[in-house]
Amino acid sequence: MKASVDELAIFGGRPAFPEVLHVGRPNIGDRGRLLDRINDLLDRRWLTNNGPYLEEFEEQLVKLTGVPHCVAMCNGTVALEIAIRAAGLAQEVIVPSFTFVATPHALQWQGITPVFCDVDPHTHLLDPCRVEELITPRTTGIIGVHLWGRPCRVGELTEIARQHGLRLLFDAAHAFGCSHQGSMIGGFGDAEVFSFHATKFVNSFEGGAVATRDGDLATRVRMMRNFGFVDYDQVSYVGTNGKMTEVAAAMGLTSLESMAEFTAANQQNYHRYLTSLDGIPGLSLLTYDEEERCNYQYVVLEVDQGVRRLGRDLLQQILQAENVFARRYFYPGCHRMEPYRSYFPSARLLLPQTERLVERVLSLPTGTAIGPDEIGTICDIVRFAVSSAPEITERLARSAPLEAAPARERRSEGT
Ligand code: T4K
Repeated sequence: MKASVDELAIFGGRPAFPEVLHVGRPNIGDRGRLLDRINDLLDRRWLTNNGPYLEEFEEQLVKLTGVPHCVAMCNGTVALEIAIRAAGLAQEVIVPSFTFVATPHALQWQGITPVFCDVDPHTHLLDPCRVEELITPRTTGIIGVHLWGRPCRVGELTEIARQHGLRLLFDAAHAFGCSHQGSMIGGFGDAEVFSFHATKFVNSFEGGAVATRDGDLATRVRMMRNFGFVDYDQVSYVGTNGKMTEVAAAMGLTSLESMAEFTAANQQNYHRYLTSLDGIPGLSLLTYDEEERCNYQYVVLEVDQGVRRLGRDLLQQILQAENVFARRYFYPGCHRMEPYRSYFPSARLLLPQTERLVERVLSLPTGTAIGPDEIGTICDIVRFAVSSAPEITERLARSAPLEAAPARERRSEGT
């Protein structure tokens, strides 16, 4: 616990943590089970191309989601690209800008224009009213993003897509293991796309999957994943290489076996943050609907700009100095990243809620790599920083100006 402003690491005090606490530290699961599987696949000399672990992983995905077709991929971005292509999207597709840049990139990569839509300020999710306003004769689809694992307004988006004859996909990169109105994410829209990246709730080092109830779509997705082969030497589509390796599937299977443990750790962390940050002026934590299945993978703080003159960015810098690498997901918004910033220079005028959110949101470390003690310390620092904000800002104003952004900030946040 910091007793005075002098003790803050930003002013030269000793950092609260000797080593960096990351957002997105991978969950590992049962190391022994993983190593057994890796030995087994090496013994079998079957390393990729529809191996037995891949098949078992897909069977488990079907079982856990209740969706009949789950096609595993090398990563979530390629899974999105293939789902988009297999669903026949073209010309313009409506997507949120408040998402990881992979969502619009999966469209732009194949010459489809992402049309950025604003989000609901309370849920951070695509606002169906704004979606309707953006539909033109060139629109072929909508991609909703279940950001932070919280489901989009699926019913309204489904109805809009039906009325306008549009395809509806969901980027469910954050939402594996989550449900909406009692049904597991994976079965909504024409298809949903999961990510099993190392930083995700369930991981396969790198990985992803397309889930769909549409058998024909699943067949196209499978073929596109494997260069368009329909048989040993017959190709019927333009395809790519989206295959998941056996070692990735082995990690994925091992990770699935520990889902309950990961959820419990995340849920406990989330409750610890909720309790410990309660009542701090200007701060609020995004909440989960605990009636639904949740993976609680993201702890998302909203910081009022200028609360006692302490904004989100200064709070991030204070935490970073203490070795807490909180992240400004998804700053600065895809519409402010290239090439979109140049293509759509006035997009921000249509995205007031996104513009506001990208200045307020801070993701805090969670997962199995940290526990209640660390979270207690992080929250103490936050509480102390807010209560000492006038003194901190005054001192900073007197000393050399801080860098505009934390030195170790990653380019993926657009800085
Ligand atoms: N759609 C959405 C909505 C997404 O969020 C994502 C991915 C996708 C689509 C695409 O899915 P994939 O193609 O990735 O399967 C990270 C992840 O790389 C990315 O998968 C994820 N979203 C995004 C939200 O976060 P960065 O640029 O923030 O990664 P990086 O390297 O800064 O790592 C994040 C933190 O995790 C760091 O603090 C370090 C820590 N970390 C990371 C790795 C890889 C570890 O401690 N160990 C590790 O092995 O994008």
